[in-house]
Amino acid sequence: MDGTLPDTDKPNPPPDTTGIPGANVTLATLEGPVINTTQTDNTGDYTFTDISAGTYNLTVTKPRFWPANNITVTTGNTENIMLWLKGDLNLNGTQADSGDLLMMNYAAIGRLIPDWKFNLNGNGDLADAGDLLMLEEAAAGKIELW
Ligand SMILES: [Ca+2]
Ligand SMILES: [Ca+2]
Repeated sequence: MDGTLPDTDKPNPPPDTTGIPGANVTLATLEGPVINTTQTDNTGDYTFTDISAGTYNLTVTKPRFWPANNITVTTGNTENIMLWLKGDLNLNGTQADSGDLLMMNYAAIGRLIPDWKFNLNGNGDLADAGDLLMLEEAAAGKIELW
């Protein structure tokens, strides 16, 4: 296995960059039709073989993570793709923990500038009342951020 474990002595360890296994990877032409699909292996690696030289569109999905859509890839290149866990705003690897709730609350009152990952309900507004409610309900175990 390649990579290092996060240093858990730090209050906010960096996001896990050791690789995410079992993610679905879809290779499509730039025009849309799917060419092939695969899954990442135990170290988070994926490979497509027997692909004509050129530029393609890659989509990576895994439950509980934000999908990575429309990534342009070129044959012969290695592309590292970050997948972000939904509701893990402090990037400590845990969804909807107390630190995430604090960040969402701060963003809702303008003490923190939210990015797209604060838009859990997908309505276009970052850190709005609906996003806060979703995170609170996930923290309470009422819903899953799937
Ligand atoms: Ca978290
Ligand atoms: Ca929203």
